[in-house]
Amino acid sequence: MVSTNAGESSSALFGFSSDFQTFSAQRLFTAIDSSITDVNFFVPGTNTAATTSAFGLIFVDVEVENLTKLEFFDQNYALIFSRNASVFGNQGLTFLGGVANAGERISRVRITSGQNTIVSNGRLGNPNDDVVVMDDFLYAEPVQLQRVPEPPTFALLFLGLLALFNRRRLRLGKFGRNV
Ligand SMILES: [Ca+2]
Ligand SMILES: [Ca+2]
Ligand SMILES: [Ca+2]
Repeated sequence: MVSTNAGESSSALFGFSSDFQTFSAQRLFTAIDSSITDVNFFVPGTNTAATTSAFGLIFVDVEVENLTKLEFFDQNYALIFSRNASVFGNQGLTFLGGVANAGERISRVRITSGQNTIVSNGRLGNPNDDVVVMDDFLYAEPVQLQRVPEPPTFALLFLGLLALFNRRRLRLGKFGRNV
């Protein structure tokens, strides 16, 4: 859900103006009735799956340790990096991001924003847990996923070639004897 602009009919800042502020005016983002947002990457303007080398965002209103985090996954769905967001108190703005600079690629990012949820404007999932929303997603340009053959494929291909080579050698040998 995207927050409405000030002056529009429904409430700005999801109806929680004493908890949230924007980093870039005016809009904020939240999952609806969930604290989990999964980000997948595509080649710009297409449905082609892609990977990126960097991703970050601004969290708003992180008030409790260890409930707000980013998890980065590579193209094989392996977790490559995870980090909790720093607490900056009521209405605070927290930047959290990661850069893949050792040859790995980021295929998916799971954003966990607090423990509470926003069900609709002005309505929380429960009255107690930390509610956190998002602003300003930043990322490097997604590029097309490069699938490298798995090692077993290489091994099978190699064994296949070896068998072919042996058969060919045998046949040549037989032919040699006939001559
Ligand atoms: Ca708050
Ligand atoms: Ca914004
Ligand atoms: Ca909060």
